[in-house]
Amino acid sequence: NYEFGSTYAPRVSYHFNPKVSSYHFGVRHPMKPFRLMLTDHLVSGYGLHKIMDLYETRKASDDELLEFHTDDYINFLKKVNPDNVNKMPRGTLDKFNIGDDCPIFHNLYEYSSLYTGASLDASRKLLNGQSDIAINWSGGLHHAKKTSPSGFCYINDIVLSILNLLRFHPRVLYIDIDLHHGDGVQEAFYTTDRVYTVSFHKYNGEFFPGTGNYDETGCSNGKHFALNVPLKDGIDDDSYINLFKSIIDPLITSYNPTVIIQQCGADSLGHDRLGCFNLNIKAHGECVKFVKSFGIPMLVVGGGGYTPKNVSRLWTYETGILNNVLLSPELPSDIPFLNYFDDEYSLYPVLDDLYENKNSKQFLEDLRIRCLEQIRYLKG
Ligand code: V1S
Ligand code: CA
Ligand code: ZN
Repeated sequence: NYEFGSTYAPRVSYHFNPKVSSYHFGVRHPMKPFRLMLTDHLVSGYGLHKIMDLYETRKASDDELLEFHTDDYINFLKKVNPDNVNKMPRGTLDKFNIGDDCPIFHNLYEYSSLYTGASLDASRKLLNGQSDIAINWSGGLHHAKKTSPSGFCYINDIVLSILNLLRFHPRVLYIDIDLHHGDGVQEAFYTTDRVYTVSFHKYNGEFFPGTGNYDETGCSNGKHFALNVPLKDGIDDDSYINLFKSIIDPLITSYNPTVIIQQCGADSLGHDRLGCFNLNIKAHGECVKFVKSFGIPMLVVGGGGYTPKNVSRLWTYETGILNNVLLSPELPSDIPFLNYFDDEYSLYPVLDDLYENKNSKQFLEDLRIRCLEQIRYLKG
């Protein structure tokens, strides 16, 4: 490991409670909270825990969850469990979107309050100036709605953190590089100019959650304060990095946010179990490094990511980047679960050869121009 040149030495806090990795969505379900434990072992195996402020996080309170979610929904989450779920009044499960994507599993409410407590703790460190960068890899559950869960997300920790940051920050920028559209966050702030949301994602009108075309740009006071970057299968490192930088650079300059939340969903990597992009770990990390280079306070959260060994590699690499440390490719040999990495004992396996790149140069150039036209409205 060595430090890379930067005069800016941010104070970084790392928010984690090992308990959050002990919950089970079900054997067939792709969301595996265990990936968070794997990440934590790798982060400390590389010695990164010694250079950050570590906080073992607490559960968010009901009152905190009610800042965004409805009473009715929170009460349901609190009382439902696998033993009583089929005895609920008719229509309850449909009303709360319970099914294969969002199943009822043991201690679901505790799981949701734990990852949310970590994001709220992280936002508090930024608010009181004790951290420049605060990390919660267990957060980033961007699909949850006010009245229901969606896409593996029960409580929207991002929306709740942004509401907290808005108490003192005039302008919040939300950047989402998960494979999926950040619909829950976009919807929550669609009518305000105090939060700018931008999501890069796969889009074809059918792919989950089905929203996020480039014509969704906000409404009312929020018109031109939402940006969507709809992509096709197989995007490669250079195309993604170039597009990301050419959009985020003018966006930060024009919007001038006082705080940034970056959602770092790892399902945009190549070889992800649910994914269809061709990104390598260093390309995904380059997007985090680029945002950090602006020197604006950052809340960094996880999100999707369904191949646990690569999720943990990615978020460890990004923890290094956020601390100005470039990690050596050799994985630490003394970590628990080392056998998970026996495909290649490297932090940077090759992940870029699986999908044909359906994003032509012309398509990407047209998309870039469309996005820059949207950003130009900010100067208006
Ligand atoms: N893609 C995908 C996918 N796979 C599953 C799934 C597979 C097996 C299971 F046992 C349970 C679920 N669901 C989906 C998607 C939801 C993706 C959510 C991504 C979340 C995030 O990464 O952005 C943030 C954490 N759901 C669908 O495509 C909906 C269905 C339309 C098809 C799948 N079935 C299970 C539900 C309905
Ligand atoms: Ca996204
Ligand atoms: Zn996702």
